[in-house]
Amino acid sequence: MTPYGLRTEQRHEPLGMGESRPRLSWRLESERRGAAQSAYRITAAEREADLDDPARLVWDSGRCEGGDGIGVPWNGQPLRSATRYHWRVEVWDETGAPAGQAQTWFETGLTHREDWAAVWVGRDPLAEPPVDPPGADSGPFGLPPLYLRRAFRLPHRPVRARLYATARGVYEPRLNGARVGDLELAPGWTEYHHRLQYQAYDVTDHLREGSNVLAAIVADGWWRGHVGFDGGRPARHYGDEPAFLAQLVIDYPDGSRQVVATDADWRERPGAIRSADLLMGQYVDAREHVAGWDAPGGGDGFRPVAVLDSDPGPLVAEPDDPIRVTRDVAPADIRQKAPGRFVVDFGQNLVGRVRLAVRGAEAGRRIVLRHAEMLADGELYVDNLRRAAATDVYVAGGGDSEVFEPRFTFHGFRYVEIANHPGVLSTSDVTARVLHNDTPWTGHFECSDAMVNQLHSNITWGQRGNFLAVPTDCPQRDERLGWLADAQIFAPTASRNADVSAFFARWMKDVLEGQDAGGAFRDVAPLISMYREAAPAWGDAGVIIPWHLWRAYGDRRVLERCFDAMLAWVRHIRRHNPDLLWRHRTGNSYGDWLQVDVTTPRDVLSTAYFARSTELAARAAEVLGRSTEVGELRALHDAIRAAFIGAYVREDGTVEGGTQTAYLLALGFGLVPDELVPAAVGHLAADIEKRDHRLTTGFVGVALLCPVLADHGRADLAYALLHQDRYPSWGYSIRHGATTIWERWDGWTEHAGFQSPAMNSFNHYSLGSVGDWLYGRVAGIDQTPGSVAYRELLLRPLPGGRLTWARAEQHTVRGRVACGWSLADGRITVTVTVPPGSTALLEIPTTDPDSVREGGAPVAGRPGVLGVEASAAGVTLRLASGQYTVSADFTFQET
Ligand code: RAM
Repeated sequence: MTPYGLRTEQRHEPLGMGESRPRLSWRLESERRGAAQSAYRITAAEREADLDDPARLVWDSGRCEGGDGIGVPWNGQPLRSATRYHWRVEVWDETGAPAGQAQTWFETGLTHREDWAAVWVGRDPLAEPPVDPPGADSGPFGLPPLYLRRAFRLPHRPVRARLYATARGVYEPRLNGARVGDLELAPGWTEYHHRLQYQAYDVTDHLREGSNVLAAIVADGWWRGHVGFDGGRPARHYGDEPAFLAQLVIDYPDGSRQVVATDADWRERPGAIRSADLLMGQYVDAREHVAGWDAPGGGDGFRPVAVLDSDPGPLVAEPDDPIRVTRDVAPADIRQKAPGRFVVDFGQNLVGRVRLAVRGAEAGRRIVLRHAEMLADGELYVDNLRRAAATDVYVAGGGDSEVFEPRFTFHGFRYVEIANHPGVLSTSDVTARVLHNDTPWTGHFECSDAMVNQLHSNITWGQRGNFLAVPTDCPQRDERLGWLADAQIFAPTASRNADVSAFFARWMKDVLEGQDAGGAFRDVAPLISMYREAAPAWGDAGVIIPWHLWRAYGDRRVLERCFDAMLAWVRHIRRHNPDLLWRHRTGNSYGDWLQVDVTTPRDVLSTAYFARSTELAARAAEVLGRSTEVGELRALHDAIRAAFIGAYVREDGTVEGGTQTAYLLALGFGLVPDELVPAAVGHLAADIEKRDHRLTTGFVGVALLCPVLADHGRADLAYALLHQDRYPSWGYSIRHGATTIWERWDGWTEHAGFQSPAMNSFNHYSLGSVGDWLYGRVAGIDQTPGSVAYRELLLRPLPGGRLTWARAEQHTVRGRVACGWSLADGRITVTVTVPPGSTALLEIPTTDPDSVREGGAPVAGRPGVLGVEASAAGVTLRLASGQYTVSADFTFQET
């Protein structure tokens, strides 16, 4: 057994860590059945070599009994600023024998206020605005980005150098003429009034003895540019002036240190980027490029900066994986529409930007790139982008060969139109570069049906495109906000695909900061454009997501930090709704947003969510040992449930409103008396059957659709909906070429064409919440209701529909979990992996326990098999950790 995948504060080797007591985690792997960790020891030192010298350790946990490697808080010497720490974990196995060890490192950032010497610098607001030189093309959107530089000298080469930097805007740091690091759109987007993230870069190899230049470009970004839908109002959500703050910390071999920080000695000028805006696009005039502006010897045309603020403000270390370019996509097709005008199809709706190589363009030629998700009659369909211009312009500099790649904007697109191009465009000239927070991809799902695989692919692309700075609703139009319902509905799916623990924990701070004094969350975080109290199912994200992070990742700290806010939300709803039916203070009450053909009563939906949040808050209180609140919340939950049943559930099992979503909420959230459950399921099934196996659910109901049906013995209907390709269905969009999840079931239909451009995104992940069920039931990876972080797996393959096999894997915080099944010759074969320290309940759908075999032998008594029992699902095996391949006579049953 060996530990692997070591992480500090949920990240691999973070540079510039900000937590004073970071949590250390590791995964385990073993070939042996029943392998488990019985104890561990952590040692840490500032130098790697010192890990072997007990006198020089900064922490030695000693041998600690325990089976988990999840989030062990630092308990060594207080961490110093800007210091690297190496740590090692040794583990003992279930027999008490020493097993493997592994090590990693993390580095702290500038963790104390007094570590910061830097001040905010930018354009002098009193200086004359920069004047375009004669003939230069000026950008359409706002002021030109800042080009900043500072020359300095080093007596000799350093042993170590770190750059800590951030911006009011978005920035790219540069040293001696080269870009530093590979981060994009830093510092990302947070509730800037409360927290502005700084990034840390290892720049040791960028520096040299003698003259050096630290430089940066700063564009408007979220700070000052367009984001959200602000009508005609000026953007400038956070401030009028973009600004930069940086501190370069240089260490020499003799232990001395030199600091170069932003101060009044910096210089500023406009450059080739004439304007840049996240929604509008980037405008570059290459004729304005000054070679060497960011290197020693450059500096022409620069003028002094102004110190805009001497207080660094609420700086925090970036706690999660930054935005990066994670892949390049080549064109699938290029169509020439007219001389110099091309439409490029990347074959995939994606989010990022285009890199274009241009040869032979004369100076001043203005090449225009427009982006779109869809085509109409072979031309770009851009109506649904609303006010987002999504247009990049490159004014050629006149070199033989030039490359244009905008850096301070992003677009949601499958197609790009390139106009006024000087010649023939070949596939190697143009590349789509995919941008998002680089959360480690941890999941894989696959099955025998191509359409279901395409659905999974569409879901994963929706995640890639919309996990950009914050979990956004959509990446293309003038919106791109962190809508809470979208995030909570999709979080279970997202956490299957990727390790989104740090990403969501960070965004939860924005959610909490948006909560008002009365306890109401808001619809979006960070808080712009939408200031009302949150709607039902929107505000509830403030409860649901922390709870989910605890369940999926064992993140207790996020639960601790969010608990008071969760409680305040529940109490806020109760305070304004004494009869416990949530009818008052429902904000914009969106109901089952974008449902089709039906209307789920808003109070049924809101009261169901009130019950759900209260129940989860009660469970959180139990985990945290908040016993007074456990009592309060349990009693409240019982009372809400009784009120819901009294008001909305009738004796024949019908639920008020009678819609699929009404039944799904009532059944899914446990709001139907046990004896009425079969009748309620019958009504739900009848509605689906009456509609010829079609759904009516919107954002809220859809997440429960397949799970509730399958959990109540109607897997047949869940599969019928999964395979459905007539409108409305997931399959309908796929049959019409969707490569991402659409915002609306009717985003485009044969009968009506495009939906209203007022609200019609083709990359919205909410209706992709079925991804959780693909992993959880279709392939079969889940955990028991009381399990945390996959400690007790519930492996429940669910053959059905037209599938002959399915499989999934997830790299959980404990280690690799896998489950797959296939049918052949009347037998089902199930292959599973249970990581060390976990156990599993594996349900085999067979009515014949004696037919369950491994390697030809009866399964009972095989190593690692702790029990075999007949169950409602067929046969349930209790398994210790290990890999198993089990087969049985497949007798499909409908329970
Ligand atoms: C739309 C957003 C989002 C949704 C809200 C209610 O504008 O795109 O998806 O949550 O409205």
